[in-house]
Amino acid sequence: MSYDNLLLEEPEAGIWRLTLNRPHALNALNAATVAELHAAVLAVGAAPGARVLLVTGAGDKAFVAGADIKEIVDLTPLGIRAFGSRAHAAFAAIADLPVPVIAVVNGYALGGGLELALACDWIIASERAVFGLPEVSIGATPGFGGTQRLPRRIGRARALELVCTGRQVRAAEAAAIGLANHVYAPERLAEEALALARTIAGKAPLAVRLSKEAVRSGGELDLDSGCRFEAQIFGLAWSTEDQKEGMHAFIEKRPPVFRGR
Ligand code: CO8
Repeated sequence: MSYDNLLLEEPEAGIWRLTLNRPHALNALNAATVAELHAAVLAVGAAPGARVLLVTGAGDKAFVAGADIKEIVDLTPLGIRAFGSRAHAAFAAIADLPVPVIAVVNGYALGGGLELALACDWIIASERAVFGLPEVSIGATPGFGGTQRLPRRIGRARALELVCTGRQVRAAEAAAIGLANHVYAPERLAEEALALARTIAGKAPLAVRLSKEAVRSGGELDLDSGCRFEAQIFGLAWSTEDQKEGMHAFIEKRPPVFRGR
């Protein structure tokens, strides 16, 4: 399938990269882009051998500068609600992907752009990245999950400060508050993202998927239920050939050859 508003590539086996591609509008999310994003994410989920997805923005200025203000400004309440529902569905599909999804934030990640990054499993950022939920500055509220995912990521008090002030946060502060895992010089970001993806792709694929499921689904449970859930996942890992291969390779002092079985 071809897309008008994004690029979907597999630069190396199992490593997928989705690039929001409307640089003239700082990659703002209009309805067509949200629909393509949803379709592309489902395509990665269905791709045999997918190991990891990188999500980034085209150009050197923005990851995504938010929902497309010019398109949504005059929508009716029902129209914006429908747009929000479609974006929620697309972002939920990202969060539900069985493989790790990493937001590679190369510039502005504002409003819906930060919310997109938050739907990913973690964020790595360029020194040029700027994060924020500026909706209150334009008479709106975050509408693509920001009020829910940001507090879960950085804590309620810090999230409320950013939501209620619209204050924008540079990369160093984003790392300090746990919003970005790592910050790199702009010219190194893409290569660091690929290196990270290669590391993940080199691990036992089913173990990576199961680990993500344990953290993601178990994280919504109380500790006791989460640990019971983890025990089920841990047991499931022993049903894979890769578990036998990985442990025998360790004992035999050789690199493992994982087959994703
Ligand atoms: N929507 C549409 N167009 C945009 C957006 C956007 N969010 N951001 C930038 N653009 C366009 C500009 O209009 C401009 O286009 P043109 O050249 O045709 O005038 C082009 O991109 C370049 O932008 P600037 O000239 O403004 O570039 P600057 O370097 O001067 O500024 C900024 C960069 C600071 C990022 C600035 O563009 C900006 O503040 N953008 C808006 C950021 C923002 O407010 N984002 C939040 C949007 S609301 C949102 O995301 C809510 C999501 C939930 C919706 C509710 C659903 C239920």
